[in-house]
Amino acid sequence: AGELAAVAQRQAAALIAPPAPVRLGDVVPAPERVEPDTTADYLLPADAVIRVSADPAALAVGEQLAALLRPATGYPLPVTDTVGATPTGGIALQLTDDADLGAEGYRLAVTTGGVRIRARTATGLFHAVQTLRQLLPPAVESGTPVAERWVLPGGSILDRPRYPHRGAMLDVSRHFFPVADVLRLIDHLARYKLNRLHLHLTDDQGWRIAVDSWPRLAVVGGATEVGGGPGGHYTRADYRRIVAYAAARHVTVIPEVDLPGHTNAALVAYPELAPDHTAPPPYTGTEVGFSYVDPANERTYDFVADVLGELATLTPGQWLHIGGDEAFKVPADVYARFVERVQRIVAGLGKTVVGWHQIAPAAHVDGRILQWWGTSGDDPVTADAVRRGARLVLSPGNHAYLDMKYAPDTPIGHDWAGLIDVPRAYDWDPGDHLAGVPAEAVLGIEAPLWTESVTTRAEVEFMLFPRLPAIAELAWSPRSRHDWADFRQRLAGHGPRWTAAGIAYHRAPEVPWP
Ligand code: TNX
Repeated sequence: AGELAAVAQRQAAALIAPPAPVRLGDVVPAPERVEPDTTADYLLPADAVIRVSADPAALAVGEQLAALLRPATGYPLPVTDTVGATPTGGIALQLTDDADLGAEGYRLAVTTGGVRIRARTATGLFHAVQTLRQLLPPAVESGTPVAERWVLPGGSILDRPRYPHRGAMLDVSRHFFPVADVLRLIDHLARYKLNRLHLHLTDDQGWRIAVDSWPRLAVVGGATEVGGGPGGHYTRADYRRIVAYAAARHVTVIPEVDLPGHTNAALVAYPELAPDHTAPPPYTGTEVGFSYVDPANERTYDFVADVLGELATLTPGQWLHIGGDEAFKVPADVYARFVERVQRIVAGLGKTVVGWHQIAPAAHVDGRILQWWGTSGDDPVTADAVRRGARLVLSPGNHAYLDMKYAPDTPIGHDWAGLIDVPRAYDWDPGDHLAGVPAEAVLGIEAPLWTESVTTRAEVEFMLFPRLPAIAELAWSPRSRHDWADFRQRLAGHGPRWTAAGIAYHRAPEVPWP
């Protein structure tokens, strides 16, 4: 009888109080399972407490949640390590031993009494916090207090990622981007549950990472960029700061040193690596495929070992990306031997090789990952490398390339892989994209942003939003949740959030923005 009375009371309250402005299912990427209970909305009170399992990594997520909510709510939201077995009131973040949740999954339950989040790892709690953020009214993005009813929609969510590798790439070589821009990009990734940031650190137009043993790489090779601007580079301290900021947001940085091609900037700095031992002129155009370090020179392998060695010590993540694309001037057999030697160097450093799919013909090395950027789903050479043990990250040029224009009149970007509007970014299935590649060989997806024509943070964000969330949904959500009509509605709700966060997104005509 007491329970019935409680139900009646809640229903009465629901009649008086306006419903939560956001529905429980209005989350991007779509959670695996959503069970709304419109009688169980939770009004976050001004004296709410964030209770967290007594674990340093979990407590750090609790502090991040508080830091997200304090500016807009103006509430103190103290964080304590006193979460009980059955938490009451406020928001509880609990580590539990629920094997169903895997390494990144979580459960979130909203009742009239509070919010309870459970996960096996701090990473799972962190993803849940991103969901929670989206369930609050868009004003939660405000940096200053807003008079708002901070209501969360009632019900429960069970959520786990489809793929372990969910990433984006930023080309900091064609145009250099300061550390602050990279940190902001990491925030964007975290918001959509992406967990890999691939940094394309070197190319013809600029070398962007300081290397102590070859100092001219950054100082000389970093002083150029497309169009003749000043370029720039990251010091070791800058790079460490990026890595640490990413790690705190459960994102792993994957550094790329593009070899043997795309190396004009390195050759300007160290002409001894050039096939004719002569410094080429600095390059600030946008052609590809003309430069290479000399595979016949032993000094080249000293250079590779030193550079990758230093990068390995700066990079806690498991992966080193060795590029390998568009080395058009290097004969195929010489190229394959070169890649095999570089792969052995990476393995010797205790890291796992990632390379563009052009490295497919080289011999397999344990764990190697090919990043496929083709535009046709038929690639026998890549499929053969998969049979020999390689796994794939998919970056199809005609769906996932964030540097492609949205439409013919998009002011920046390329169109060599076609135009990519939001439906095109969303409507493909990584599970069966490449012929002859079993679904288990696909580790995930990555959306690259090449920056020949992208010069500012605002332009980066214009190209990312709203396509990055589309890619994130493909990478995270189960295929059963794939639904364009539903996605475009959920996406539309994010427009005001981006505006509040200072993101000038592309108002794609396919999305019913408010
Ligand atoms: C191809 S995709 C490249 C890049 C260019 C890009 C422009 C790939 C591995 N290589 O060097 O920046 O096209 O879209």
